[in-house]
Amino acid sequence: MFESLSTRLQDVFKSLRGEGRLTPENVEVALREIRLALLEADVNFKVVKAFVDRVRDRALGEEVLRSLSPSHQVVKIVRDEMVKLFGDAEGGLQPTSKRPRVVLLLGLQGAGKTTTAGKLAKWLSKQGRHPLLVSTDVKRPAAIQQLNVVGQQAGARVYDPVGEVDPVARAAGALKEAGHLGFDVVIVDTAGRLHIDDDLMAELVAIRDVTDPSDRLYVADAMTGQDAIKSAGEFNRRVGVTGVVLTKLDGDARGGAALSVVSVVGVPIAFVGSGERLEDLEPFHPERVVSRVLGMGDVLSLIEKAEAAIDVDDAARLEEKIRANEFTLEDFRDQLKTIRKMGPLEQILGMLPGMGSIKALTENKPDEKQMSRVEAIINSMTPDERRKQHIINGSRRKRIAKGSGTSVEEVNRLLKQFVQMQKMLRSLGGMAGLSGGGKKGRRRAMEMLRNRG
Ligand SMILES: Nc1nc2c(ncn2[C@@H]2O[C@H](COP(=O)(O)OP(=O)(O)OP(=O)(O)O)[C@@H](O)[C@H]2O)c(=O)[nH]1
Ligand SMILES: [Mg+2]
Repeated sequence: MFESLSTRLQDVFKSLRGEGRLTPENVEVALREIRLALLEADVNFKVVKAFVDRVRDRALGEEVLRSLSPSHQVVKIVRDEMVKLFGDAEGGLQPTSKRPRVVLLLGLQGAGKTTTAGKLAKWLSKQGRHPLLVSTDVKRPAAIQQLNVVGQQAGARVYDPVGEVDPVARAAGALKEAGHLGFDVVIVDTAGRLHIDDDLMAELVAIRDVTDPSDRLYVADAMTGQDAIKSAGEFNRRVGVTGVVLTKLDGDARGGAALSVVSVVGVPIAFVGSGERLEDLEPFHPERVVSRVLGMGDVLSLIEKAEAAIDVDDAARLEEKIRANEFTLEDFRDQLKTIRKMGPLEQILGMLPGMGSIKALTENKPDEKQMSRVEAIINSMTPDERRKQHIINGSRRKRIAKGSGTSVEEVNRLLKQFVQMQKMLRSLGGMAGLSGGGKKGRRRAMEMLRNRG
C-alpha cells in the first residue's frame, strides 16, 4: 500500500546520490520532495512537519557533510526518522507475567477487531500458547456467532455462556474459565460503533477494569483517512491504548493516516493485518517495513559496514596521495585489505539490490582467492619495490613469484594492472586540480578505487 510513497522517496534518493557534494541547498530540495511525498500519502501534516524538521537538523549537522558519503548518510537519517515515525518498537505483545494475560481489542465498527481476534488466537497457538476467545459484542445480533466461527477456524476455544448478555459479565466469566481450565491468554473482542459515543466508552472502561488487560490494542483500518487519528486519540484518552493493529494493509489505501495514528497518539504498531485469512497477521517490524518502503534492500547495512571499515582520516590521506601521484602498491594493498574487512565479497555484492539477479555476476563471481594472491604478491616485494614498482625487473619478478607461490605471469599481470590504475588515478587527479572542484574529482577517484576491489 505504500507503493507510491515508496516510488517517490526512491526518486528523491536517486537524485540525491547523483549529487557529488551535498549542500544545504540540495538537502532542502530533497526535503521539499520528501514532504510532498508524505503529504500525498495522507500522513498528517503536523507529523510531516516534525519529521522534515528532524531530518533537516540532522542532515545539516557537521559530521554528515564531512562523512565519506553524505548522500547515503541523508538516506540513512530519513530511514532512522521513519522508523521512529512508525513507532520505533518491535511489535508483538507486551511482556507480562500475568496469567492469564488479557488482550483487549478496541476500535470502530468494521475495523477488523473480530477478524484480528481470530488471527491472534492462531498466532498465539502457533507459539504454543493457549488462547481463549470471548465476545462482548452483544449489540450486533450476529457478532457473537461470528466470533464462534472465527474461533473454530483458528482451532481455538471460544467462551460463550448462552443467554449472558452483559458484556462485563461475559469478559469476567472468560477470565475465570481461563483460570479453571488453564488457558494462558484471554482475547476479548468488543463491540464497534460508527462513531464514538459515551455508552461504548463506559462499557469499554468497565470491561477493562474487570479484566486488567496487559494489551489494549486499537484496531485501525488502514483505509480510513485522517478521522482515524481523532478516534484513536479518543480511545486512548478514555480507555488507554498500548498498541495499534493496522488492518487491511493489503488494500490500496495510501496508509499515511494510519501511520500518523502512531505519532499522534504515541503508541507503537503491535501487529499488521494484510488479508482476510487468519494467517494474514504478523508482528510489526518497523525496520523491515521502512526498508521495504525505501526500497533499499540491505544497502544500509552495507553503508554501515563500509563506514566501519574505512577510516575517514586514512581516506583523506589516500586522497592526498592520489592527488600528488604518490599512490603505491602498498596503498593498493591497504585498499584491498579494507575491502576484505567489509566481509566476503560475495556477501557484499549480495547486499546490493538487484545484484543477486545479474547473470554475469553469478557466472563470474569475484574471486576471493585471487585477492589473496594479489596480497601475497605485494607482500613478497621489498618496501622499496612497493614504492617504486618500476625497479621490479625480470629477476625480481621471478623472486616475487616464488616467494608468493604464484607465477611470473601473475606478477606481470598485477604490475600491468597497477600501472593502468595509476594512470587513471593521475588523470582523475589532474582533472580535479584543473577544474578547481578538486574534492568532487577526488571523491570520484576514491569511489572508482573502491570499486576496483
Ligand atoms: N482485506 C482485508 N480485510 C480484512 C482484514 N481484516 C479484516 N478484514 C475484513 O473487514 C471486515 C470487517 O472485519 P471484522 O473483523 O468483522 O471487523 P470488526 O471490527 O469486528 O467489526 P464490528 O464488530 O462490526 O465492529 C470483514 O469483512 C473482514 O473480512 C484485512 O487485514 N484485510
Ligand atoms: Mg466484530
